[in-house]
Amino acid sequence: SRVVITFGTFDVFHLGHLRILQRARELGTRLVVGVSTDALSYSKKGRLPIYSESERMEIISSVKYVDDVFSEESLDKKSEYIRVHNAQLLVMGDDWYGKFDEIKHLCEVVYLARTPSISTTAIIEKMKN
Ligand code: C2G
Repeated sequence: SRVVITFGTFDVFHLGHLRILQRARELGTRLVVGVSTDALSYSKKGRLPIYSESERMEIISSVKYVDDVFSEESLDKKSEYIRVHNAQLLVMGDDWYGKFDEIKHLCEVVYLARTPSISTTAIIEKMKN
């Protein structure tokens, strides 16, 4: 069995999120997802997510490609999360290209192309107009 791990805020869930979870799952036999806490999301995005941590956890755990979810509290705890979940492959969208290469001593790292022209920020902006 091959455990794949990925991380994200996954706020206002959209096809870009779904496509990376689907592709990540296809690279292994099991997919575990670290869903960023509200605090971590705030520090990454400069704003609180629209959906709370528990709502985002519930949505991600309902996605058929996802086998398990946990709270991602810090960007610097990846080694711990990878060890705890016995992950052999870390998958991230290529907006993170090269950012997690220091993890390569622990597990493989693959960056997948982002789904074009969709983002939570754009969705929120569209709703405002
Ligand atoms: N994504 C994608 N295509 C999009 C939008 C997002 O493939 N159009 C991917 C991102 O590349 C990321 C995942 O979906 O791999 C989750 O996106 P975010 O919720 O924005 O995640 P991010 O804030 O980048 O958090 O420890 C890593 C961070 O927690 C990642």
